[in-house]
Amino acid sequence: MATLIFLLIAASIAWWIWERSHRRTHSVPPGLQEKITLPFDKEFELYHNSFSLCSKKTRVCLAELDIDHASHHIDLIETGSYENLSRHFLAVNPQGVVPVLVHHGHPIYESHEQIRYAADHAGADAEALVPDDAALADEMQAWVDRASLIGDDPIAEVSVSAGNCVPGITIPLFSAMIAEIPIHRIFVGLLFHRLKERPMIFLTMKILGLRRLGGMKPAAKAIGSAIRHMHLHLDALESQLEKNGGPWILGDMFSLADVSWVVIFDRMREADCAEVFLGPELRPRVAAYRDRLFARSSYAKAIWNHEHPTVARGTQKLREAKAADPALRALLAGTGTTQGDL
Ligand SMILES: N[C@@H](CCC(=O)N[C@@H](CS)C(=O)NCC(=O)O)C(=O)O
Repeated sequence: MATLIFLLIAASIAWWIWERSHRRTHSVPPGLQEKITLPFDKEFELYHNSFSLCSKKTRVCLAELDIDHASHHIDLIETGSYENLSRHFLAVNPQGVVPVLVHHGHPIYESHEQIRYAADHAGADAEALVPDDAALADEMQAWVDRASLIGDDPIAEVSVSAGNCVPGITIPLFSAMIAEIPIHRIFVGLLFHRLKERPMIFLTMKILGLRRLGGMKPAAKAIGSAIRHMHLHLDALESQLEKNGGPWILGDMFSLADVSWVVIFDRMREADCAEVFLGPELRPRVAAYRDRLFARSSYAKAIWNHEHPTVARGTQKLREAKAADPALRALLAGTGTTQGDL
């Protein structure tokens, strides 16, 4: 028996060493990588996940530009498994994150780079999503940046961008979704993820469950801080829409800034917290702007048509947990007792 156990352990360690040597992860520079050429069938190809915020952004952009592309869905642990850490995906992006846009076989990393690249390389008939005027283009870029998910630890940069507040406001939904993922799949992340704290967070959420989220001080703090900073970013957006009269961030012109923000509003819908930020009497211009974004065909094509069943079930579970637990409700409304620092 002891020999069998020893052999099993030795075989597992050998497998892990072998796999690790074939699943090397490292950070990658943003933008177009001309020196890398991947196999491709279509001029544009997109590696993405139906639930991922950044993937949605690039999908909305491709839909707005009407760019035909091959689609490769990559699972993340929230939607089922760590396919983003598989050998085949790490060959596309050794950083192990989605989305990756590929043009003529060359990958473009970082979604905010991808949307700019797509806008600059769309056909002559495509809608212009970047203004010609340099000052206006700079203004657009500032709003793109303010919606981007930046850095390895976005929770640490919530004051910089509304995009970085998104992981914090999604914690309850993550917790609801991870409940249906078998625990052994999370271990794949512990073995191979470049950023071990990410699978560690999922493992903790899996073990504790949604109902004990409020008792987890770091989680409650991250949620509180994300909510409070999101309010500040949305105040700035309300002022911008008031200043230029809308209907879009730059006024009359629909641009990459709007492409970048629609996905944030969609996450509020999924995470069942839209009312916290855009409820009655709260920021009427932003609420109307959100409705206009949702009415565009790019929203239906790039977001609604990709809805993942795990997300829909997670949202429902979250609603039920909130209905049953006033403390959780208060925490997710930003009025709980454990709050993040501004
Ligand atoms: N700054 C990057 C963020 C990429 C990123 O973190 N993607 C997330 C989904 S939105 C991901 O792939 N997470 C998988 C993981 O870390 O396991 C971008 O804008 O593309």
